[in-house]
Amino acid sequence: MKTGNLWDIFCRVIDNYGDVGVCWRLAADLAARGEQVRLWLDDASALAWMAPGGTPGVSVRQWNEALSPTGLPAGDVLIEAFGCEVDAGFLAGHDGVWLNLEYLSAEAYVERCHGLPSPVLSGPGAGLRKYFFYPGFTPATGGLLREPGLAARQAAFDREAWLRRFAIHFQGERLISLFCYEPAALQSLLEQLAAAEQPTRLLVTPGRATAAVQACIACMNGTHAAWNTHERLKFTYLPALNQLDYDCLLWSCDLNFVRGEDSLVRTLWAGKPFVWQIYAQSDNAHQAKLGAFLDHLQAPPSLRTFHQVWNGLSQAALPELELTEWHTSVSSARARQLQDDDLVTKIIRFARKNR
Ligand code: TRH
Repeated sequence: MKTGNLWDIFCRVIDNYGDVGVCWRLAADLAARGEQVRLWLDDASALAWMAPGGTPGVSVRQWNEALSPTGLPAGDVLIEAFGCEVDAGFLAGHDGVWLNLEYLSAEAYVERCHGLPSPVLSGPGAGLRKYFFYPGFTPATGGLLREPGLAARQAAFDREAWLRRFAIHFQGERLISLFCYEPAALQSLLEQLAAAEQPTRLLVTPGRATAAVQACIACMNGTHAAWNTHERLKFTYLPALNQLDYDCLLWSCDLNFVRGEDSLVRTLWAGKPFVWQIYAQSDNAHQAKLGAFLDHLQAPPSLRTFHQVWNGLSQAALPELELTEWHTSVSSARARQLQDDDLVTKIIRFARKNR
């Protein structure tokens, strides 16, 4: 397979921003390496703030347009993201590589399942093979998204200038970013930060995190109004940042709370201490997934317990922040991870091999 291939990435937005966030990042990275991408979304609205202005080489398309693809040039690689299914009309004209991009996990099954083919016996794709491509944390998996320019951008980052640009003023406070759902231990965290000797500025992302923080504050003001009487805990409510500025936020902070899938990978690359709120599944499958990730991280006990409580999997008291110890653990995990090829390098290689 030559370079400059045409990739079709299909994604249905379930909820939150991870589906579109991952697919955009994948599309932009492929395009930056000389590939052409059509990104088919049923809801592209989040791209208006996540990736305003788009990027050369990626054309964002309405999912419905793919229902009658007459006149469209045939693509070379077709990716169905996160188990979505392409409509029969589109598939009928496809004779290239066909991949199913799965969710990220550090569990052992990922190495076993990555790259497996599934022959399609009936329907419009009959005779084709669909391959399962699993992102992951080890060389035997599909790897993690890490665009080639990331390290240079990180090395050239000017923290003070970036914080000024977003009017984040602080004097001696540690900075903590908060991107979360509605963690059971949020109130405990706010109380802990307000009672700590070292002052903190909490940088709260918009949407669910802001709503959860404001609900907690209202509740605490009602039940024990003096909880933050010395104002050791200060708040900045952030606007929605584009993906590049969200990285800058992660690089600027002493601790980052992240959630879902994509912000987890970005905070790992940031190399700062972090706490992950995993996306909860109804069958509790997220418990094993969280455990496998903490094992992979070689997380010290304090970080493990913090994750268990933050994710509502333990009723223990929220442990203290142990930022120095957590930083050591994250830095080594990041260094180990950098030895592996990134996801786009691997997916291009995989598509070439299975053409
Ligand atoms: O939004 P999420 O909770 O998405 C989740 C997960 O992906 C989960 O695995 C999936 O099953 C579920 O959606 C349906 O968290 P995630 O994955 O971190 O995606 C957030 C995206 O938003 C990510 O690309 C970073 C981006 N972002 C910005 O660009 N700017 C911002 O200001 C913020 C807060 C996030």
